[in-house]
Amino acid sequence: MTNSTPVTDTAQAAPGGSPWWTSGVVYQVYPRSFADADGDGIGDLAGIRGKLDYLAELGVDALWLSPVYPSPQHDNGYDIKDYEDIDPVFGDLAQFDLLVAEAHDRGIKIVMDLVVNHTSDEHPWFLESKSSLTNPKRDWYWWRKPNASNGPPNAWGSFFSGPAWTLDEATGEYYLHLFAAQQPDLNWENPEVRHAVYAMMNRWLDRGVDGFRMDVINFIAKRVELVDGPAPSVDASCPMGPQIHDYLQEMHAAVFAGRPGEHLTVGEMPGVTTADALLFTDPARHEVDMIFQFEHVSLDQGANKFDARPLDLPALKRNLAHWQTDLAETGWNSLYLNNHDQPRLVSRFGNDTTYRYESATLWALVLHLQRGTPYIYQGEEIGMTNVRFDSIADYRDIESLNHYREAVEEFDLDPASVLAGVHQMGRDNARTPMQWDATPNAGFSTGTPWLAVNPNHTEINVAADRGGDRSVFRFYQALIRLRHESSVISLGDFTLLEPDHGQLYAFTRSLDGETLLVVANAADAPLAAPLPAAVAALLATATRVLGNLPPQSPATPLRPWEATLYRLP
Ligand code: TEU
Repeated sequence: MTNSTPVTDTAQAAPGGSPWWTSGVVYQVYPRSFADADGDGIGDLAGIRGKLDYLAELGVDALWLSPVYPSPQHDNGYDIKDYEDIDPVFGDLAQFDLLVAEAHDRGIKIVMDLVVNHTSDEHPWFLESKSSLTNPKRDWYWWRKPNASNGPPNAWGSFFSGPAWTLDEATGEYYLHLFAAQQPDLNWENPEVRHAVYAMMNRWLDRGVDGFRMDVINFIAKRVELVDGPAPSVDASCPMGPQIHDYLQEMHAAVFAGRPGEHLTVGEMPGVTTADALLFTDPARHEVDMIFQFEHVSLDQGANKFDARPLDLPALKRNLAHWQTDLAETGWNSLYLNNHDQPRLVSRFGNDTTYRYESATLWALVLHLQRGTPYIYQGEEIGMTNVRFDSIADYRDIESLNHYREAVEEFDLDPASVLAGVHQMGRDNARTPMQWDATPNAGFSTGTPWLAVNPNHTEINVAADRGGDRSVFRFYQALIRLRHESSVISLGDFTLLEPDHGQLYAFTRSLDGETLLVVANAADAPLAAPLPAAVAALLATATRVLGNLPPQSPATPLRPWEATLYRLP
């Protein structure tokens, strides 16, 4: 197999000819919960500036900031009312410019969140659009007349419970919102909308930002025949229309083509397959550099996202391997196991009590040794865990709160079991404040945090992790360094070994005669010797590069959650 080297038309070739993100690592900052410099209980830009040395020490190449634009904060900033400014709760444009400059001084890029499937219902565009049937911006959003029985135009449900349509009494029409009612969907069919977005993107790039993470970007193109179809479709889970490729190519031409420098574009795309991803990320098509896919984080979901099922390790291995192989020749993967919408990886895929250090580092090794761009979500680098608040009143996430209310009040489900689903899968698991130290607010804020800190911050925090004999942070540091230095990690071929094994996670990476081997035991139980013959044969000649536990003889059983990287001769 050959390895295509991803290129961008505008790329100034990085050493080795590949864009920086092939050997780089991105760190996601959720600004509300990262560091609060002014003591109002909400993290801010000054707080992030104060942690740049920490991030530089970790070694990451770029920060992706979840939205910091002015917003009523119904969905923590994913409901934007002004694309051109900074929400006062986070700072102002002067603070933002300082953050960009100080990050750049440390060789760290800044990637903005671009939320343009929808705006806030307080955005001036929507206020105008809703003001009358004939307003020039009426067509900037999806307005439809009630159906024959005076109900919503179709039966789509929103991702945040309830219908995806809300009636505007004044004009007698419904508007579409795939997410909350306060997040009306923009109508990308209208070229004025598209060009307003491109102009805004250009202004941020002119200001010095290094790229965009594009929120649910595949949803900007709707299947118009479903919106207006006679047979109502049951939900909005697959709204993506075929125009998406034209829109992204048009965006590329209007924003990125001819612009010097290598700007990262990563499109968040629920519901896409590798066949879609090949189209989106083929460099020759000029759409986006990589996407966030959802298949691997959907494997443990039952009837809905709060219905958690046990991890099926072979299914997860096979799924990630399938993304590795399908995008080997063309396109590029992003690699993630958690973010601000997902439970903490150590609680979901590992063991967050007895084997917290071991399982956090195992997943780090398994993920960072794959081909693609790894994303670290704040706190992952110290093995932060899920939280279990006793009462729904302690939660802030709109998705969890709407789900709880609907399940308990409308469907009459048992409150304790609904709360258990929120404990396991709710988004606030990822959003509790960053745990810097063991002081009462975990060093996050001197005020009252907007969401309570996880009580386990007294043990799990940056200071304790970095001061300990076994440090998750140092393990991530080592992984990032290895990726920077090794082209077999950034570009090598991927081969999954023993795909059906229920405990062993093993694979090789190879490039130009160099081969690396990962051998990991993703279980609470030891992995009894002898290892499967194919893996044992490789291990016989292997040299250890990095592991999460001290070396022992390869003939002995693998310890719980033991993970080691080897080099083969
Ligand atoms: O998320 C889109 C998305 O599909 C989900 O991950 C979503 O968070 C939800 O959990 C589905 O059940 C993006 C953002 O990452 C998320 O924070 C926003 O709430 C959402 O879009 C709307 O902007």
